[in-house]
Amino acid sequence: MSSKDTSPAAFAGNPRPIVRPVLDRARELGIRQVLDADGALAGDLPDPDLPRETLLKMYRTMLTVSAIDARGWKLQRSGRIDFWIPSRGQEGSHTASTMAMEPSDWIFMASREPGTMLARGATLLQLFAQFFGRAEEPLKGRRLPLLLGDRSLNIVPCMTIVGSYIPHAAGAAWAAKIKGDDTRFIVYFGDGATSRGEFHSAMNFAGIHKPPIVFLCQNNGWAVSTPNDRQTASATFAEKGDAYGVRNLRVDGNDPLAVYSVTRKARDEARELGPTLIETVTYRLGPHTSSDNPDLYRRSEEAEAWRRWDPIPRFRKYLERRGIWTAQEEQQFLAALELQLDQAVHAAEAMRQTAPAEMFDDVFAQPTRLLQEQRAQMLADLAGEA
Ligand SMILES: Cc1ncc(C[n+]2csc(CCOP(=O)(O)OP(=O)(O)O)c2C)c(N)n1
Repeated sequence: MSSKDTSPAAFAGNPRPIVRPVLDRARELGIRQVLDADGALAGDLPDPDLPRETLLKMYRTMLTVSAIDARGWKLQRSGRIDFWIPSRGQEGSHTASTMAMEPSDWIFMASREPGTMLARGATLLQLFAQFFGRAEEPLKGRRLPLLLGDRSLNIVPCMTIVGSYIPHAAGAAWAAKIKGDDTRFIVYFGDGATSRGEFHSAMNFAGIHKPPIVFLCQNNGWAVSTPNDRQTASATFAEKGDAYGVRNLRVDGNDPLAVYSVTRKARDEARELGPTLIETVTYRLGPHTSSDNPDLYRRSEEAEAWRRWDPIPRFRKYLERRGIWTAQEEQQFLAALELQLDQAVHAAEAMRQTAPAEMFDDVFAQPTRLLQEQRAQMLADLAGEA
């Protein structure tokens, strides 16, 4: 390699020009909203007027997701967990849409939805046991941190192959329809997943067979370093549903009340009218993962401009105005949460770590000869290393 290739400038990347937050033009672009940037009722959708307990659960879950994110970063950076997938900025989009579904509905997860697990009743200990790869968590500690799921909560974990599970979700929803049971489904995926063939197969299938499912595309602006304008030439991700006869809309993903309203409606109508593709317009405030450096492809000013639309302070202002939440309650909640996080981290770290050979368990009811050989070889290699 020449000295020119190894200069810092050559590695500095070529950040894309700043794109102004799409939400600045929400009204003009037909992005549905309940709240304005200051949490006042100024959108085109009415206040869903949710019960106090529902609002508090939603907000506390969002705060918890944000605190988990901050703690996870520290643990990853200090070498105590292997990997991190941040969800900062997307707390409202996934928490509110999950809460709009009934507990008996099935969820197919992507990877930025810890609030989905919390809203369904998962404990902090369960989540941190997954982050630490401990054997007693529902997925037996065999997946990357944040690739969450729990069959007992009707939550199917994602496959790491982007978008690959969207047809399975549509198929499962179709099966429920054929069986005549009332279960509805929601499947989460990102803007990047809409470029995969599986997204289009699932949309085509859904347009024809009308399974009771909500396709929830969290458009967070980026698929690693690929911005929206390099992902598609369509004006929106939602309108891709038009080609397949799937109802669709765009909603402000940083407005939890708007996300709740449109998801609830799509869910309630799913049995009679079939699927809806919802594009939640949000923004990934952090890096793609702990292995990413966003400074190489986007300017920090772009993320800064999105802070105005941060779902957490925005929702807090709404709650404060309604007299449902105060600064003092917030302080107390966050202080108690830190203690709960300390306890969950310590307890999870002390749990048994999954043994390497356990990755071969649960693949087939009867392990194949090849798997048995691989397992024996790996154990021999590990014994040789000891
Ligand atoms: C088929 C496939 N290609 C590439 C990757 C590597 N990869 C992991 S996440 C990701 C970007 C996904 O972007 P998006 O769907 O917008 O979701 P986000 O990560 O932004 O939430 C890529 C390319 C992968 N996991 N699977």
